[in-house]
Amino acid sequence: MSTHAELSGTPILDGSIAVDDPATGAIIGHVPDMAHEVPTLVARAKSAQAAWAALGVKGRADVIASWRRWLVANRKELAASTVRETGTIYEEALINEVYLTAAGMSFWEKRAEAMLGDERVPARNPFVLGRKLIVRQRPLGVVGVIAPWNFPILLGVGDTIPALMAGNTVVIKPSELTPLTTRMVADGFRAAGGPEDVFICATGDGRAGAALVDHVDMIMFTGSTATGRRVAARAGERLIPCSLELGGKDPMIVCADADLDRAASGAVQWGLTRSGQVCMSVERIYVEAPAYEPFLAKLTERVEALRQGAPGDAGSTDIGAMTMPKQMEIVAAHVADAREKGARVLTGGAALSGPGRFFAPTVIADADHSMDCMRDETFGPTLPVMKVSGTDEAIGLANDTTYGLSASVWTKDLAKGEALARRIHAGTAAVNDANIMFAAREVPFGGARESGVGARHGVGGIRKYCESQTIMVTRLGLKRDISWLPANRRVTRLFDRVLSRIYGR
Ligand code: TXE
Repeated sequence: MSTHAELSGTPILDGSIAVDDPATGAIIGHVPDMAHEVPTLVARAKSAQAAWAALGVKGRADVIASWRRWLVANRKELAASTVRETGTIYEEALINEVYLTAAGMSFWEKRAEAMLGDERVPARNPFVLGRKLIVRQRPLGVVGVIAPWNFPILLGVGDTIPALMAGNTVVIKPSELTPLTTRMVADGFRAAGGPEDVFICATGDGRAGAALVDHVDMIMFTGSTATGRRVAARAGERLIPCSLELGGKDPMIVCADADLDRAASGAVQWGLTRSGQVCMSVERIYVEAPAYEPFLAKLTERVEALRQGAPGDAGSTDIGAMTMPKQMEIVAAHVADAREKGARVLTGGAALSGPGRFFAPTVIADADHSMDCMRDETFGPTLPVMKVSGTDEAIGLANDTTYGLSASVWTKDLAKGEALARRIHAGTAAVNDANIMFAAREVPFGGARESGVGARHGVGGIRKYCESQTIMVTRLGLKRDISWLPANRRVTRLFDRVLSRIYGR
């Protein structure tokens, strides 16, 4: 098998970044390192912002709708490009990237107006009684989107859409590992009639990302917790808002009364999609003792039936390659650590021989919390399973983490499932399902604890790209209010009595 250094396409040579195909190791394209251009690009986006905002929500929605039609018309090329630079399979590229992004565009086109419109709020405090109070949302200016390599369209471009709908212009910095598809979608914005400099793609590595944080008015970051901390620290220094979607270690709890066929198939789907390189992947599984062996048998059978190989057209394979070279080492280290500490590897457990970066889908039995695979983000095709005595132990272990992105509970007793879901400290929790809740754009999706700050989707998913302005209008009335200067002893006594009568009881 080729070494990771050989396969890594990220070093910058002569101002250019080579991008490789994780399934073959072949270089498939180059993009410029634009780190030093970031200040100019942000300035251009700033100049374009007022005219973009002036289009109004309906005008902006028309542009996004045209972009959406372009996305769907070019779905095959976009899916193929995603397959080439991420190593994922065609189905995921089409459904998770193109389909879900088009659905997101449609959602924000229809819903943004209601979420951004002025709110009239009744005035109740005696000091402001009778005043007209309005809360309005206005764009922040230029939003910087720093994107990860696992979902170049869904996460990177997906975050761009509500930012644009709110009237901001956007500069996106795709991951240096997967910049090609993002560039295509940015070109598509212009081809679909999007105005110049409203959506700009700035390719480069972490230095371009850092430059973006230095210049934009708000930053939306998706990536590792370590880099997220750095981004947040710099945003704090600049006092600009930031929203962070970071790593996770999502637990799956399988109760003794679960439908074990659905649970095992769910673990395969939501733990091995994209070779497990999904922030909300099932990363660890707790199974109540009576269901432990039957669940392991069903899980192993399903994982062994999966095909793995270089992804091609629809239906060609089930599990693709690992996008980031370093990820191969992390996954191998987690499996080795689990073996050393007494876990059983029931299937998989090793990288495939080259070319390309493939790690076999792996089931690890008898895992426990002394093992890295149960505590640190693996971001790989591993399903470590631990036997628990009951749901209280499962909940305790599920919460024994610094992360808190999402979680799932599997049981036929829906009331019990919901009650258990509420006890898990995570931004989202599903019963008899998992990652697909990302598709529910009506509700917030974000991480608790070290999995992030802020959320995508829902009302907050667009308002975070705005600053609110409160307007108070006092209709013409008294020449002066009784509480205004000069001070008056009788009025003060009146307030004193009102204070003790209303708030002193
Ligand atoms: O992340 P980074 P990496 C996890 C996963 C993986 C780990 C590291 O566990 O093993 O993170 O991945 C840009 N200022 N996730 O190294 O460094 C960088 O160019 C501003 C979870 O890829 O966080 C890229 O565009 N930006 C995650 C983006 O940040 C900087 C998805 C992410 O890179 C920067 C991916 C800086 N100083 C990995 N340094 C998820 N939440 O889904 C780098 N970047």
